Amino acid sequence: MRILILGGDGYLGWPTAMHFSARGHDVHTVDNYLRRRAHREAGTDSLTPIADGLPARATAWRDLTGREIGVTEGDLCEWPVAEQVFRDFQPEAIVHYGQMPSAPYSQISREHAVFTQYNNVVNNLNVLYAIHEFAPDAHLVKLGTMGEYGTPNIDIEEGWIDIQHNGRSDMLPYPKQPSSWYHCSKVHDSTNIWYACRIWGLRATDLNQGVVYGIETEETKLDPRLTTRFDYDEVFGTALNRFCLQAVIGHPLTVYGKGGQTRGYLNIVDTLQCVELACLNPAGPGEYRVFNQFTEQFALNELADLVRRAGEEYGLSVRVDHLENPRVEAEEHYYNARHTALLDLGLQPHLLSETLVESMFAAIERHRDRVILHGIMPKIAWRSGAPMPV
Ligand code: NAD
Ligand code: USQ
Repeated sequence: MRILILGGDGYLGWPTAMHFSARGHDVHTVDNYLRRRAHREAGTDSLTPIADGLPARATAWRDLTGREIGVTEGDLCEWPVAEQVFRDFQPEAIVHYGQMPSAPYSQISREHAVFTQYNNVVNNLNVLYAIHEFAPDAHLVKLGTMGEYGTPNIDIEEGWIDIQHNGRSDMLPYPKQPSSWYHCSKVHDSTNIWYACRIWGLRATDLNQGVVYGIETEETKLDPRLTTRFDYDEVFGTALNRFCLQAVIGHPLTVYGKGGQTRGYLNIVDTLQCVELACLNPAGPGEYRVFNQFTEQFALNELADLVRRAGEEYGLSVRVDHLENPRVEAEEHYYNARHTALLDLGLQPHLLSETLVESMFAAIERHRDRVILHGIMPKIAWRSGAPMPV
């Protein structure tokens, strides 16, 4: 299958590109290095040293495996970039990771909020038009987020909910209560994708993914030049990845507020599995599918406790701190989200265990001399955008 990976230089995009290439698919990547630029501007960086850019990564991959991964360095907000890639490559599937993924980044200021929504909504709209004009039978696999739903006081369904109202009933999109300007951008994308399916008969799968953790996949382990990025700073690091790094360097775990915040989580190797399952089992013409992509749900206190216990086994002394919450979010709430569609397609989950956490400790330890401390403590105040008092 010809598979286009948008955002192919990212944490998830690069391992996904190798995963498909290793399985014999024809892979082409697109990226404008937004994530690398944002780090340079903030003086932060990936813990793992990563190859210079996509051409260097693709060359290393070819040297080691004999397989080619195509590269376009360009911004998907620019129509000529999208037009040329779709016209030349003629994808059969498009995996769209290529967006600004950070909720905290989107809350820094008006400029960051506007940039996040412009970048995400406009590039996704260009992708929809490019599919319509140059690859109308291709299947879009778009990364959405569980955070589109927020934390309602009822069970979260997989995309749709059956509503009875004034004696009539309909199956409607599940209500959205996004929890950052970034999460709002994903809701806007979902609306646009569904609309494109209705007017043009596009095929699309919206993967509402939970929080991803992990450093290694089958392919990233082959050679240091194939390593993916691993972020642990306030802006780009996600909860469990941050907690594991904090445990290794002896920093107290930064639980925000009471720690009852519950989310869906999954291992990076399961992200690859889910995306592959979606590509191999495409939506039909005009079909807009929504899958909830996570394997387990945890409250932050449970995650912190797991890391503390694994740390003790590993010989680390781990302290858990409850910081003033920089975000605006419920800290104690009901959470029960359905996630059966990908299991029905054959997903074999890699569940979180102390052993897995210990293997993350070991991978982190190899690079602990690269840790930049100033990015760890939260400084972005959700409500005001102003720095948190220290
Ligand atoms: P990432 O930042 O590492 O990857 C995104 C890539 O897209 C980056 O390399 C960036 O440079 C590129 N990009 C951004 N805007 C672009 C544009 N206009 N043109 C071309 N390239 C562009 O993020 P990630 O963690 O790999 O996340 C990938 C996707 O999955 C994102 O859409 C994110 O919202 C979603 N997601 C991530 C997680 C997670 O925990 N990592 C969870 C749920 C959903
Ligand atoms: N949290 C802490 N301490 C930390 C970091 C986070 O307590 O040091 C808490 C947050 O307050 C939040 C929860 O952990 O309650 C998750 O935060 P996160 O930073 O791990 O994840 P989030 O901001 O939600 O964003 C990440 C990805 C994003 C994706 C989302 C999936 O960056 O791209 O969309 O996870 S979800 O959370 O399901 O919306």
